[in-house]
Amino acid sequence: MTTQEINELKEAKKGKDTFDHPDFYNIDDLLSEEHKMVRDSVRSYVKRELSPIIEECAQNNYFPSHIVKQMGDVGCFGPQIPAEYGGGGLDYISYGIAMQELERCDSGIRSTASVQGSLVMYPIHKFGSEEQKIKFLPKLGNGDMLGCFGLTEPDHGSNPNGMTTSYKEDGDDIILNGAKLWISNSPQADVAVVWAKDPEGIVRGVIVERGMEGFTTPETHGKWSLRASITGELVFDNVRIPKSNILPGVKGLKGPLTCLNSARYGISWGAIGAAMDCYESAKKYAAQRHQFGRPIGGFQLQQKKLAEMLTEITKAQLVCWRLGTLMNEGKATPAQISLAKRNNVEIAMNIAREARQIHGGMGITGEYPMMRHMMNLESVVTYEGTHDIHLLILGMEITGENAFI
Ligand code: TGC
Ligand code: FAD
Repeated sequence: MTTQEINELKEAKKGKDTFDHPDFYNIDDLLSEEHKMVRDSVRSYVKRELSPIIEECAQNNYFPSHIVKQMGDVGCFGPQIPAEYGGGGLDYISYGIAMQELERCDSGIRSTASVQGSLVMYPIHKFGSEEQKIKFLPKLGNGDMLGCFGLTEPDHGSNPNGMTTSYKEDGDDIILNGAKLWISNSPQADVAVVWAKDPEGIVRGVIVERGMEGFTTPETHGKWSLRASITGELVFDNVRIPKSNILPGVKGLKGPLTCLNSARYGISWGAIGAAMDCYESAKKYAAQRHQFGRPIGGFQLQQKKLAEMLTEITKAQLVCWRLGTLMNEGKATPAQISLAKRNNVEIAMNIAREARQIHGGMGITGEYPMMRHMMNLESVVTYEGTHDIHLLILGMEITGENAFI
């Protein structure tokens, strides 16, 4: 899409997004003024710059890369990272609520922010050297650089420990070989945090920079989901990388899994945003659409759908708020995060489907957001640990039995 097309859409759809969030249990009372400020500022950014263009971006399978800088300026990247390293210096509820507002627009937009904040800035901040932090974090935080996170491989998705991407040492450098698949942002990323095995077979984090010889990032085509986000591969063919690009602060699979805790937490909030968007659209449509001489919202079957949607959104909001307080206290466990990610994505998928039905035939068009959310959520339920994997993490917590071995 051209800049002119984007500007024309923004002009044509100016002021049309009138979204306000449902708050049946006065959950706003649990939020601080700072949390509400973050929500309002991300929401008004979304309404101004993203809502007018998102449908056309998705229909055209177009990643609006100009928004990376904008999102950096608004503070969407790493709100939970300390300000002196390019983040927002805010707490985990602020981070979550920002993800809710972005995914209310589109899961692909939230994906861009999740990857940048939780999967690129977070590992560099938590496990990186001071030099790495100074070199990369400010530019990632303000959107001058785009990052990606390479864990999944063609033959190792749910079981990342089986990864075959590895490096050998050569003086002050390492030589990296292998490939990663399904990597959000990769075709346009300036930098990739890649997880690879060292000569002893231990998983390490390596910062790979665009332009390094032998490093390519082919785009993955033909997606029906997350069409406004760009996805690709990371291919390493004898890539020579200075040892100073290895993250010194962590060894083993707990490195990438620790980053996933933060990103999965963000998705729990994000999924509520997608669910709210579908619910609000269905509520308005049910009031406006008349059949048999009355609004369809007057029929019990439609009321049941709306009542169940609001119930699930309210429960999900409470789960996220409590999980956010545990994250702030450093007490949230991986299994608690799995419960929230798994539940909230599932309820968002169900709500999108039910809301689509309330819109009848109109619901399948791009005039309403449900089909786009529904297709996006098929990726969200798969990435960052599939629905099954999160169930098994919970199952292990409950029974003490590990289903993965
Ligand atoms: P296991 O033996 O259980 O654990 C290995 C080591 O890791 C530790 N650990 C964790 N540490 C921190 N946080 C967690 N959540 C952790 N889970 C485990 C564990 O204590 C152990 O440490 P140590 O010190 O003893 O070595 O590992 P396993 O090989 O049995 O695998 C467990 C399993 C299946 C749960 C895990 O591998 C898993 O979560 N698989 C799902 C893979 C996944 O989520 N991939 C996501 C790729 S990134 C992505 O999708 C980005 S999408 C981005 C976007 O666009 O938004
Ligand atoms: P598989 O692991 O092959 O799973 C296939 C099916 O088998 C699933 O239903 C799964 O639940 C089931 N299964 C697997 N193991 C078990 C078991 N033990 N018991 C029961 N059932 C099981 N990865 C990154 O590293 N970085 C990214 O930025 C990234 N972005 C992504 C963006 C998109 C759009 C998508 C779709 C994926 C992305 N991923 C990314 C990859 C994602 O994390 C993986 O797709 C996911 O972890 C699942 O791996 P897989 O696709 O190989 O499926």
